Amino acid sequence: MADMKMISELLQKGRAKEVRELTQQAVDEGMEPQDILEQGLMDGMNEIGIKFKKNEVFVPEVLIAARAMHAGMGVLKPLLVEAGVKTRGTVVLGTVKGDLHDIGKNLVGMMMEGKGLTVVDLGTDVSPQRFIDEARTHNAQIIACSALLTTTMKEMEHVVRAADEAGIRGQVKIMVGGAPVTDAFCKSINADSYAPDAASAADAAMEFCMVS
Ligand code: B1M
Repeated sequence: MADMKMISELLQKGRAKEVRELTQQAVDEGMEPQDILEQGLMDGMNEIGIKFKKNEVFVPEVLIAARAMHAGMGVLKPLLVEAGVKTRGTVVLGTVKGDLHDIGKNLVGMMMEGKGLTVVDLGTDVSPQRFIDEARTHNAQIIACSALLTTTMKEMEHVVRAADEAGIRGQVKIMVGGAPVTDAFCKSINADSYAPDAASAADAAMEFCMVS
């Protein structure tokens, strides 16, 4: 019988090939894809998030673990879609207009996926209107904006304003983050939430999705 604890531990070590094989074994043995996802893959990604917050692991380890998560997800995704498993929530994520930094944003996306959220990654240099349009298209609960430049973090205010003007603030929470962004800045532009790192961003996103 495939061991979920083993999948979780191999994922944390970034052993993608073994994670994929054990995930496939669990499927072949008749285990529910949702259970494999939660008890194996998400458990491992959750542990990595906790260790990352405590500075016990760093960016490279998180990236390697995320690659292993994707390897396991490659086996599970078609089965989850087939079974009509509902997502825990949808996040529209991007780096704001004028900003091309994406390493932190990608980490945020991986941590959110590790929590079972659907992440629509819009990439970098994303205009305020595109955030709004995509949030509407995908029925998202969250718009998540990343910025690494003091010059581009101001774009976040334009995203908040565009969401106000579009009348979607009741349905969509706006999260902000990135090296120059602070909680005080988040409050000053009337965004809904600031997170200092990718793991905290994923935790905050889960809270928003659970109450909505
Ligand atoms: Co740029 N760059 N860069 N750069 N770059 C910085 C950010 C800078 C601090 C370097 C410096 O001067 N010391 C500086 C900004 C200064 C400022 O504004 N105060 C800077 C500059 C000036 C520039 C250019 C303008 C340089 C130039 O061309 N003259 C230019 C701008 C280009 C543009 O965007 N338009 C530029 C370009 C680049 C590269 C393309 C070469 C490359 C980006 C490659 C890429 O991303 N694909 C690059 C890089 C790599 C950096 C540094 C070295 C590293 C950034 C990084 O990836 N960090 C950076 C200096 C530094 O930080 N040491 C620097 C690792 C990453 C994991 O951290 O993104 O902070 P970070 O993400 C963290 C948290 O912030 C948080 O979670 C992550 C970790 O858990 N987080 C969120 C991020 N987004 C979040 C969203 C959330 C919540 C949390 O909720 C939604």
